[in-house]
Amino acid sequence: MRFDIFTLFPEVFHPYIDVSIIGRARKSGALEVHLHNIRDWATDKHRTVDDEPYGGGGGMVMKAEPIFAAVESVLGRPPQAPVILLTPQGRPFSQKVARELAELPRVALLCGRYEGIDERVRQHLVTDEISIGDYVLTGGELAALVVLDAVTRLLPNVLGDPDAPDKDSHATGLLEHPHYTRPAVFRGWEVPPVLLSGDHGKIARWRREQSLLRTLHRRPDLLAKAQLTEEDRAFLRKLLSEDGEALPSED
Ligand code: 9D3
Repeated sequence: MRFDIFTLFPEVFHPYIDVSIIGRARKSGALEVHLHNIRDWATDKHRTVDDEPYGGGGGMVMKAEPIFAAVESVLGRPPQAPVILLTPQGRPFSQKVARELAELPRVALLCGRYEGIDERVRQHLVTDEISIGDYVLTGGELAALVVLDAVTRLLPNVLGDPDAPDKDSHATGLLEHPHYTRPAVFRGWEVPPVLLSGDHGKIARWRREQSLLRTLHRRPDLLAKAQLTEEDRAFLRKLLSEDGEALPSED
């Protein structure tokens, strides 16, 4: 899969995309990331990429011309791939959106800065708009990295275990159970004995119950949508009857 990322700060991507799973995916050829500095398409002597808003009000707005020139010179006119704007006004990013994007051979990500972007970019160049959540960032770059990261790990041959993405908590609809590794006792804190028992049936049931408990406690909104077995429902009913109306505390 190929990503073309259009930004005023291409250098901020390198420390992340050169290492770990994304770095490995690029080396193996599963992923291509092409970074483009929008400023390279500004034509005036000061290489201007922003200007004051029509109608006043302060702040600066990203100009349309350099963005159209950048995207069309790389992707063609009209662009031969979806052009996704990272913006607080976009549709919420989720594991489902990540899975949709991972099916595509190529996408362009457009990172905004300043107060916003000339509306004609949105109307006539952008095909989709994504937000990564309800908090205020200083620009679209971190959001583009989030999207790139979540999509890359879903590409074929990127993770060691091809089934791993299906086991993700957001794929099963529940939060994950706790994890432990050696030593069995650290500062007097013991690993739950069931994990040392060697009884794989008991371990699987304990992990499932921990997932249910944790999801009920922290993300009851997820529990409402999760695929639950009759055994899961019986466990939850038991918890709720023991503790009355209160949510069970985990620790
Ligand atoms: C200071 C201007 N803000 C008015 C309340 C609007 C605004 C514009 C641009 C707020 C943030 C930004 C920069 N953010 C992004 O470009 C962005 C973003 C985000 O801030 N939160 C969640 N997802 C995203 S995707 C891109």
